[in-house]
Formats: sequence, structure tokens, C-alpha cells
Amino acid sequence: VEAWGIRRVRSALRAARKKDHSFSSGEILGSMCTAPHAIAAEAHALFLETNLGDPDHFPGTTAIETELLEDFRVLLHAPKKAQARFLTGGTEANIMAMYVAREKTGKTEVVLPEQAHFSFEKAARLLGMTLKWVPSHGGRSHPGEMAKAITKHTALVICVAGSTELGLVDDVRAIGRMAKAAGVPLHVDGAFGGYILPFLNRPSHDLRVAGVWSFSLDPHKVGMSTIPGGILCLRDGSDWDYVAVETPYVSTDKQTQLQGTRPGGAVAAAWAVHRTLGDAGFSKIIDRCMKLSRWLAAGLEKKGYELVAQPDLTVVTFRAENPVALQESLSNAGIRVNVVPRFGAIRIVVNPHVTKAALQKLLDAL
Ligand code: 0PR
Repeated sequence: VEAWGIRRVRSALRAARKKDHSFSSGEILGSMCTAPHAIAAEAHALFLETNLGDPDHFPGTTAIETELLEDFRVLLHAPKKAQARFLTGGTEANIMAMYVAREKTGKTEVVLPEQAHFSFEKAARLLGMTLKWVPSHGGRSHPGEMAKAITKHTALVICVAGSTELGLVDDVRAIGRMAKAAGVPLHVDGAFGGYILPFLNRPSHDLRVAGVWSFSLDPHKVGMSTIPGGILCLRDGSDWDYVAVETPYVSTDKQTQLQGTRPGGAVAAAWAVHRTLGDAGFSKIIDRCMKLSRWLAAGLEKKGYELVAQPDLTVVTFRAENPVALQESLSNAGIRVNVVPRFGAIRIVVNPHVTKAALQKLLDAL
């Protein structure tokens, strides 16, 4: 390509960004991501060149990652021998959960509920594993139906803490009991709900539940950190060794994640958000999002819209006669929502950047 020089490149970059929608404008009401906290953006920039794939060059960044992973172990009430890894998001976490389970058990079948995310489909194709989809009841996994699908070939059972379409949380304790009795590892996909549930007064859903083998959650969604950021925590940290490869040319002995070169920026960003807000800060933000979700749900019902389910977390999904047309007309009014085709519905995600004024604008437009 021809050299443009920095000035022309900069103005082209700005012009491209101007075409994007932004969280701060208040337009985006259907995304599971949110505006990164200001300290996350600052930390990400400061650690831009760091590479956790070769930690000896970056001992400061490595120490930050160690602290952050310990924070997550504690947040998920995991035992001391548990180990979390910082990954690129929910997709990689789901791929890794299936990969480790395959290597550990030598089996290739995965039992999962119908509301599980499409990333498991990617994982199955990559790993040569077979998915056994099980019907759910009212959007939540049914332990009895899941149990029936388990065979001697089952490597892993999956349930969801905060489903993509409806934000519903499975009864992790019941499914954990079932998985434990069947002797099959259970992965909980908490990509969305994993950052909300610890701050609500709810029955345990995490690694306190005996049958739970692994748990994932995403700093780049409700965690208000920068993209890419996902966590997978294994109850027994030594299980990571099933996927370890030796790494002769770098300053580690082995790697257990897909990435070789690994960005420290997103790690520093997640650490910074944690230390800035603490549990109390997160609780306050989550409490506000939960209240707004209930307020929105009531407002929609008052207008005669039917909710697909009463919101469990901060996802509010309502039926529409023609959701695609409605999405388009709302978009023209500066309101960006997502369509959930399976339920002929529109999905709103009341994330930290979403204001009451933006939700009122949606209700008025409807
Ligand atoms: N597990 C669950 C339960 C999810 O909801 C998602 C993503 C994933 C795993 C995969 O996570 P990554 O996309 O981080 O790999 N669900 C979001 C969704 O489909 C992803 C998303 C986020 C889509 C923001 C659009 C958007 O604007 O809504």
C-alpha cells in the first residue's frame, strides 16, 4: 500500500470511529458488553506492549495477573488448589472447558441444554466432540432430562448461569448433584451471569457446589473491563496439565492456553477495575442494573408487551409481532436492541452503561 503518513491515517481512523455506535451515547441497549470503566481504559493503554506469553520480560504484569486470578478464585469460592486462567472471552473458556474434559476423560460426548451458547458448537467442531442438546423447561436446564442424556461416553455436562437470550440462571446446585452422582464433570458457563451472581443474595451457583468442575465468567461483559477478557477456573488446577505443551523458546516451561503471545493490557484492565471498585462498588452497580431491569420489565408489561420470562438477572426479553421490523424502526430512532429469533422477541441488556432515560426513551418509542 501507498504510505499515507500519520496525519491522514489519524483522520481516517477518527472518521471510521465516528461511524461506530458507542455505549456512552446511550443508544446501545441490547449488548452483553458495556463501556469499559475509565481505569480499565487507562490500564489497558499503559500495558499495551506487554506479552504474558513470555513473562520474564514482564514481571510486573505477571504479578498483576497472579493477583487477579487469585481474586477470581476467591470470588468464585473455589478451593485453594483451583486455578483460573485469563483467556479471551466466553468462547475460548467454553472451548478450553471441553478440551480439558476430553483430554482428562478420553471421552467425546457433551451433554448441554438447548439455551447454551453457540460457542459450544465451534468447540465441538474443533475438538471432534459430539453435542447432545437437551430440551429445557421455561428456559432453564432440567436436571432429570440432562441425566437421561448422560452415557458412558459423556466427557462433560454443561449448564448456564445467565443465558444469552433470556439471562436465566440454571439451578446449578441441582445439576451439580446430578453430575456428581453420574460421575461426570460439570462446566458452568457464567460468561454473562458470573459477574452478577456473586453480588446478589442467591443460593450458591459457583465452585462451592460440589459437582461443579469448572466455571467461566467474562471481565469484558458485565465486568466493565476491556476486550478481550474471559476467565476459566478449574476446581483442580492440576487438570490444566492435560492440555499443557512444553514451551522451549520462552520463559515458561509449559503453556496451557491457546494463545502464545498474550496481551497483558486486558489483564491489567480487569485488575484495575477490581481494585478500584472492590466488591462493594460492584454490588452497587449490579444493584442499580437489577432495579432498572425490573422497572423496565414492569413498564413493558404495562404497555401490553409479553415478557418471554420474568428477568432473573439484567436481561429483559419481550415478544414482538415482527421483531426484525421493530428492531429496524427502533434503530432509526437511535435505539439499538437485539432480536432473539427463537422466541420472536427483542432483547434488552441492562448493563452498567444503560440509563433510565435511555430505557424511558425505548418505552416511549414502543
Ligand atoms: N457464553 C454465553 C452465555 C454468552 O452469552 C456468550 C456471548 C459467550 C459464552 C461467548 O462469549 P464471547 O462472545 O465473549 O466469546 N454472548 C454475547 C451475545 O451473544 C456476545 C455478544 C456481546 C454479542 C456483545 C453482541 C454484543 O454486542 O449476546
